[in-house]
Amino acid sequence: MVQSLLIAVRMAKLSRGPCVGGWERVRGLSSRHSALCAPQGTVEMRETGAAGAEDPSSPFSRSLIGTFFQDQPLLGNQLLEDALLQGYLRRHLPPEVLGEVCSDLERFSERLCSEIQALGRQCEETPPRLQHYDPWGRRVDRIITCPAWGRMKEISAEEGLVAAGYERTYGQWSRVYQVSKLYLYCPSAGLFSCPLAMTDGAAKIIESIGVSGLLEKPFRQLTSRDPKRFWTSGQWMTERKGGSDVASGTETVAKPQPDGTYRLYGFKWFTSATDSDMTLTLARVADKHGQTLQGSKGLSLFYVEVRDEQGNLNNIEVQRLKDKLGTRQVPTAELLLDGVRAQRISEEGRGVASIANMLTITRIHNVISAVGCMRRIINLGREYATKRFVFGKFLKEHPLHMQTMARMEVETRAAFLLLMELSRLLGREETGCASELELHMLRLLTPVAKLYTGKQAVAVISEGLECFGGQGYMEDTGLPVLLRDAQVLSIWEGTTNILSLDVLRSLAKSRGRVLEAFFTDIKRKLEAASVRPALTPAMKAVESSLHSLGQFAQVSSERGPDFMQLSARDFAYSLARIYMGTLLVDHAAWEGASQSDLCAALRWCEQDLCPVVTKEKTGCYSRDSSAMDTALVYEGSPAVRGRL
Ligand code: UCC
Repeated sequence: MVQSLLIAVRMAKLSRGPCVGGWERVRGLSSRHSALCAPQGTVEMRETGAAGAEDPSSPFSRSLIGTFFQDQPLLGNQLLEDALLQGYLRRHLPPEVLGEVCSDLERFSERLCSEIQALGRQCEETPPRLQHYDPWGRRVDRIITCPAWGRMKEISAEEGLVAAGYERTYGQWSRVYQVSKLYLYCPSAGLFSCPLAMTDGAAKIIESIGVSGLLEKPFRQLTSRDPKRFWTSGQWMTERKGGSDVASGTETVAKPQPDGTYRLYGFKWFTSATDSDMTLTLARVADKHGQTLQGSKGLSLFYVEVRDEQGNLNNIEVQRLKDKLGTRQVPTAELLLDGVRAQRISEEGRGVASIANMLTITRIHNVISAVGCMRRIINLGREYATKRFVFGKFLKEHPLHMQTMARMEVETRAAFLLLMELSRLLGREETGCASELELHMLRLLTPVAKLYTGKQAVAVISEGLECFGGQGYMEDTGLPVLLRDAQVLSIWEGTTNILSLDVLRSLAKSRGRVLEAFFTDIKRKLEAASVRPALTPAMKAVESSLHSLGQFAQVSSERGPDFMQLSARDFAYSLARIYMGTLLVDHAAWEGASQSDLCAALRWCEQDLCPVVTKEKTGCYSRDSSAMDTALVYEGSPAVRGRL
């Protein structure tokens, strides 16, 4: 009788949530009872009578720190937990491909949990370090990475994380397969996804130039599945004078050698994955008087093997490793190039145009990372919400919390479909079955997707950390690294503004045809989606935004370059939101679509899909407004006192 009474009291206490103190008073009961009563979390019971704890005579005893310990979020099979990925693959992949791809992704997702996730954590906990000198004073500049980083390289080869894009086992769908695998891998990769991005980009450039002669060996190694042969590549573009404006920021000089090779002399300011086997880099060819041509037309692209056969650096001095906010797993260094042996692989003066192929690939990898990490924080957050008990119920039963997570979900679904559309277009371009319209869409959507998902990732992951309360802010939970790493996604490979200007570059270079393709493609998709009346509100929103955007594009081309530049970011955001809305509508119109797919499309299209038109009405792209921007920012600033 007494027993059941005490248990009832305890249950009453618990419903108001655990209060550690309460436990002590009822300690007298056998431990089995107390464990049973706890509604959530793990109750670690200290065996009563265990040595020390109970012996008041002992001057030494372990601290009693309470019994409640919150269960941590667990990582399940990320393919089986991803309804949208499964739906997308079921909808698009031919039946003869679907089975094979899904079983490989399911197996790989198990490997993520059983092996790769822990390795990624080790890469974060054991960042690379630089040893300048050996014990006897010789300068060695050895970048020492942790064993897990080396193991990640082997696994990347075994799993064909780059090779899959070039083996083309599944024809035009090979990129969709590769990108799906990288999307699952990225959040667990310990940022090995970074060298993989540049490795894929380097293979792309070599393939576009032609896999022959000196480039045959590197291409085979970059696309090898053999861990002993697999090579990674760097992408050395950024110098002290600048990373965005390489045309005026590149000082590195390439001195021709009698044997047709070159020696590079210069200083690279931000070189990621500096432990890679090879790199592609920009430099200015010196003429016989040592003079070089300035500007973009003076830049050529060079292939460099970072070490010789003996493993010695190729006349490169590693000045220091960068102290970064995130991506600390990746060795990023400042390098002095003091006669680096190199081969020119682009026409002289066509360096930027040639490396643009690499930028397209690395920017798509940037999108993979953004979307993969958004999906990961949601998957961990929703799992945690089933075991975190607050205010008398689990987090998942709190409507406000679920509303917040649903908004993160809609953002992530829109970004995912944009990523997959990019991969589908890239796969068609590389297998020669892309139409002119699709080629234009690939050129336009690459910068749009990179700039928009880079921003989304930081916003969604920041919101995601809050889903864990204070634990989202504790490094040892392995959660904050997702946000720290995400911050780079809107900076490297071209900042948000630089890529907004690249959108304008694509319009100018294609004489507007990329925009015509954009309009045509959307109209086709909306027409096909009209079979689903429930989507009407979303379709109407996309149609009216598209119409407004069309009018804006008309006006802006007449208003001149300053106006277009000032509106570039909002214009790119409008392209992103309208196209993501279209893709959500298109996916929700598929006969296999779920209620959630429909809901995501409707909710996405409730927002302002065309911010450039909304903003334009405020006159914020006018010269006066631009002058006011500067005045606003510099009011009181000594830097420009009296000069505005
Ligand atoms: O950050 C870096 C490495 C980090 C690690 C990698 C991680 C990858 C993701 C991992 C996820 C986990 S390396 C630094 C990256 N740097 C950039 O992204 C550069 C950003 N700056 C730009 O994009 C600029 O706009 C530049 C460099 C492209 C501007 O160059 P120019 O020479 O001043 O501009 P031009 O004159 O307009 O372009 C020169 C030529 C033109 O071709 P032609 O001469 O035929 O008219 C352009 O059309 O290059 C062509 N071009 C392009 N073509 C320029 N951009 C593109 C493009 N995106 N696509 C095609």
